[in-house]
Amino acid sequence: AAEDGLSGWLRYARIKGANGYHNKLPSAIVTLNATEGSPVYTAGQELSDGIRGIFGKELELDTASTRKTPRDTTATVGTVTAYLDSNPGAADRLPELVDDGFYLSVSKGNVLILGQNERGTLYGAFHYLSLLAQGNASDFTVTSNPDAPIRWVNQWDNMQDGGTHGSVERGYGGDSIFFWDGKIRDDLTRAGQYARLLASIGLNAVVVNNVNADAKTLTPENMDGLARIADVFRPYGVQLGVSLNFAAPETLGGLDSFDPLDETVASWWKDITDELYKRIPDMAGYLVKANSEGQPGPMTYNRTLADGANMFAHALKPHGGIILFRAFVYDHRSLNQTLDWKADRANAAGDYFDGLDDKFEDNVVIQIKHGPIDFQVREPVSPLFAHLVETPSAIELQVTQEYLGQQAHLVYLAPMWKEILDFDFRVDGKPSRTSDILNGKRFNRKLGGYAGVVNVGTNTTWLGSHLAMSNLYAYGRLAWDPSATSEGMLEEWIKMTFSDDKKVLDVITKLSMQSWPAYEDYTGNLGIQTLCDILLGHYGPNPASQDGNPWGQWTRADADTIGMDRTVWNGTGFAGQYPEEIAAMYENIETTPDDLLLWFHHVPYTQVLKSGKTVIQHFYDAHYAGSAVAQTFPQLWETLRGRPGIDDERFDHVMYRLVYQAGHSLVWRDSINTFYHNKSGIADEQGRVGNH
Ligand code: GCW
Repeated sequence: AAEDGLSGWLRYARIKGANGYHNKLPSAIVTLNATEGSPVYTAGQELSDGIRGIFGKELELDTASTRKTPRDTTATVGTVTAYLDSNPGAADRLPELVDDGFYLSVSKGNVLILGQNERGTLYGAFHYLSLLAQGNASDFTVTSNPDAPIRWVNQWDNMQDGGTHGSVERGYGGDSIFFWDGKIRDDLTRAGQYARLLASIGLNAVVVNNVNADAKTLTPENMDGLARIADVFRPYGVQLGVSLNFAAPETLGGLDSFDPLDETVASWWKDITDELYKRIPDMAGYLVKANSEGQPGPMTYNRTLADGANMFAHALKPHGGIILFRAFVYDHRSLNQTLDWKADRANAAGDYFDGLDDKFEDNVVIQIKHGPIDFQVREPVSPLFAHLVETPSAIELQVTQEYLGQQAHLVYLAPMWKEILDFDFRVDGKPSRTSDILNGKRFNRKLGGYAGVVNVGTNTTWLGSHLAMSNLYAYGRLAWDPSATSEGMLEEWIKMTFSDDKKVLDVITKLSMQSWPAYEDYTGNLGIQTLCDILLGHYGPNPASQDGNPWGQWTRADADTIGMDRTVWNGTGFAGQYPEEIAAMYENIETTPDDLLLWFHHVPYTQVLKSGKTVIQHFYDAHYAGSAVAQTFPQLWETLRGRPGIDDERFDHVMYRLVYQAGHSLVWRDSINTFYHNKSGIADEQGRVGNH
């Protein structure tokens, strides 16, 4: 079962009635122009392994050139170009594909899998296998193009912790699979297995090192190591990206400056970049966190963020690389809550990027966290998406459950991400959905897309929890197709990870779909944020820790009132960063949705919500309701014991966490309710809270 964990949703487990499918399957696979180690070659291998696993059918695997005898049915696998070489007449019949897209047609066991490029071919093979693994071998034709070109993963992996371990910042699944003792690991088997999982859901690059980057990543020895990682990624069409430390010219290069406008600094970066591309010609590019949480950056020299980003853009341009420059820029030392009613960390990105939209090179993409603060259980979508019109953007989402229970709580995130991606900014009064800004359609841009922070580690479950893998799966699927539904993605994932047993599907769907609302209910309501300990690890309830420090994740709760006043007329002005219609909605307490009330407004605990309840009573009730839902999780899971696909090892691993979650939700409930009861002195109408 450790094997089951490692293969994730790519188990290729034998399905019910497997023999009955054999005549609907190809009897041979022919790959076109597949050199060993290429994604098309991998596609052939996966098809052969997959069909053997799922149906117990052995397929002949051939390259076109070695093919001798004609067979009954064949899966032909290759790029459109390779296919047209031997079938020039087919050109008119094939659909338009964009980069990484694929065409798949299945007809009575004859299968055609054509990719716009090699990677697209592999995606087509994985798509076919995913259908087969779900028991679907019927005839059909599909053309699938990714919604956005950038579909990256960010690992926050450190080359070394205090000792020898390569740790993962906010990682809950063990040590880094890439780094050990300040170097790249010798054994990169897990890195290859990871790339396989990512390719199967259409993800095309991994930034392997933490955005809090160690300059030593760029020593010649480590650059050689990075090239080895790129080598194990390449068969899966996954490209490598690298996070940079802005001060590296000084700390690693020995220069006396890291000023982006200093020629020697720029040429140091150019040399490093050339060195990297010499080793990794297909490197995806860079990721940079600058001037944030103590990291160095261009503002250290009074240069703009654009000056900083463009320096890397210039170095990357000749190689076709891109730079993802993070918008997560704020100063955690300068915010003063007591003295300044208008101080607001949420304003930082909008303020710092103000006036820079036309200043970036065309290979710069601004990577924006989905919310203005930091991956809270409920945040409005960052207004910066609506401000960057010329400059492409990518959304940063967290598969890592930093504030969301750290993989010890089940929280299925697709419903939250979908609300974010579907949000309509109404830029210039026109439909302007987040997803249409990211894919370039709304503002007519070529680049843009998705960056998911993932905490994969050496743990055999990858993330530290089997059920958390649905989040990684859904992240990839949404980056490819943001219109995929939360339930639909779950269903695919459950069938491939466990089985298509009805009970298994029903129970895991129910648990997962209830999990985000329940977590919101027992950890942070009405847009107040996740009330976890802000200073120590972002885990467990500690509502007192939000206020009175410069981190800016404030609630401004006192004896009578609570919430951040982010209005323009009386508060921090943040609401005014949105386009007109949205700004007006958030400015007004009447039109602000209840679930963001305390994000935008400072109100008495007795403020009446649209639901008719007061704020404080909503707090009490929601904490009881959310934790009551979590109490049902272990019982629900118990009903799956011994069901198809639920082996004892995975059953126990999940059960342990769900029992823990049920208990911890009570700790949350009672800590938060008692805290606000003490603060406000207002009794719970139902008499459950406090001493009585
Ligand atoms: O939320 C904070 C996290 C840090 C992280 C930072 C960031 C990688 O607590 O661990 O650093 O965000 O996104 O840069």
